[in-house]
Amino acid sequence: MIFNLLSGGLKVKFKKIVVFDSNTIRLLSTSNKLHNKERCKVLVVGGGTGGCAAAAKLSHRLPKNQVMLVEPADKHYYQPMFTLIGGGMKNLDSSWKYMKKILPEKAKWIQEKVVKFEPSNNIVVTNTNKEIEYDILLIAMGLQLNYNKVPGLVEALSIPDGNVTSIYSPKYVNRHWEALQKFQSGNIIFTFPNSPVKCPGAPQKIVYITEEYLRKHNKRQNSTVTYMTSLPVIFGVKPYADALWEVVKKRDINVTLRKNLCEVKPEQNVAVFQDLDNLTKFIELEYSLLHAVPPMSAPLELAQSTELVNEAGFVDVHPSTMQHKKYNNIFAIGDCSASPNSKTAAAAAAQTPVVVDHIMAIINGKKLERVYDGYASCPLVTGYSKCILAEFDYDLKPKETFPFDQRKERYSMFIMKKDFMPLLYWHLMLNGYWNGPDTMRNLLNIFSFGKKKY
Ligand code: FAD
Ligand code: UQ1
Repeated sequence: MIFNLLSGGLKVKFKKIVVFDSNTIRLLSTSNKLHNKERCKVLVVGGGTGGCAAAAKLSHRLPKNQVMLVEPADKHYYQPMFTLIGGGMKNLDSSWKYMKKILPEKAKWIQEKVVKFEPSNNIVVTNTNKEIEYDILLIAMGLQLNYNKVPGLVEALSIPDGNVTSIYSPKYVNRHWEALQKFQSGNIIFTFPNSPVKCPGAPQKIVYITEEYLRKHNKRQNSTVTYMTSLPVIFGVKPYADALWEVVKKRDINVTLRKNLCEVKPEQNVAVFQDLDNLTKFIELEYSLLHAVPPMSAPLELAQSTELVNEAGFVDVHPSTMQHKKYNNIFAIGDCSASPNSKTAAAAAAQTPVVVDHIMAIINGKKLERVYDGYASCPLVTGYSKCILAEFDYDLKPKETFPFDQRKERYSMFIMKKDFMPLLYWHLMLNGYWNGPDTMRNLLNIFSFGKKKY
């Protein structure tokens, strides 16, 4: 039929002969295209943490439907809760809400996936071939989890009641808590991949939670706990790294640097690691329980848009403004940006007011005046009641909110992470009312009298 249409051919319909000439075909295809076209002032791609928070803030300032948001998923997960779910402190159902309930009412939601960017024409194309034209584009597509890049891992994670787990995906997060309860004895191995990672503290938070669980349940003496990380350090910010080395020493956790999980052999319970300082060297470790963090990358559809991204596939923005280096009307927020901050929800929160003010400045023909300093935060939960709250900026220097030494494990910070943060996230951040902790810090630091010197 398509061939017939293209050649201006014949089609038999209800015994009548319908003849299409080339003008009719042009008209038909134009009207089809018109149906599949949208236009807006600001287009947000991705309705996760950064996209939803920024769309909410923009919707406060712009008339209804001038903000459009493309997001294929029907559920929005609060991913920081996955760590606690892995330790049985929260359940999966408390980590998500329906997208339609949390996306801003004044923004128009298109439940599709962007498959192509045409930045020179100010257009994106979706999976239904819809073209969306924008004045300003905000890219908030997060990171892609690549479990399939480690041979044997997807197979291992699909074994019912298996001993390979991963808190990074809602699909697998419950497996960790289930495996932990069944675990009796043997080696427990945790990994950190050789790729960008969201919340780079999470792969070790689950180590500490697991270790405490074993001690509490009298299983620790029958087990070894090993953290195999691709990184050359335990954590990227020295004062917190020093504190974490103390924790691992005290709790007899083995930490091995520069080793990357490259294969899982589920039938033998063996994990294979490559030595990143000697690439021909491979180490095989037998596990009773393996917690795997998948390699991650920029989403494929983004990485393919070579005009927009750097060589690693992340949106090529100025780190202090989040504006694209080549296209003035394009911004990025959150994990998909090439800005060298630690990829966390806390970073996306601090980026939100900067990005939104800059988008409004472009709309109003004004100069970009705000600066994002690379702020990120990582609540390093070290068990069932303690947390080191790491906060830092592009210089990898602590930028702490509270007037006490945050390098110490504290119950107060644990409660903040477990009970206060989810409320702040759902009620303030996603509604566009959380700009990161700057104001709070300025107020609280009146009491610290400039005592912190680390
Ligand atoms: P996301 O929230 O991942 O959203 C990206 C969205 O883009 C998704 O909804 C996706 O469906 C959509 N999308 C993707 N491709 C397309 C497309 N082609 N078209 C349209 N839409 C698309 N951060 C903290 O600050 N503190 C923590 O304690 C913490 N703990 C964490 C623990 C774990 C286990 C994990 C996994 C993450 C944790 N994080 C934490 C990190 C935090 O969740 C992320 O950094 C944050 O969600 C990033 O927001 P984002 O908007 O960039 O991406
Ligand atoms: C934060 O702003 C944030 O984003 C909403 C998080 O993600 C859930 C965090 O984990 C943290 C710690 C912050 C920073 C907030 C304070 C009060 C220090």
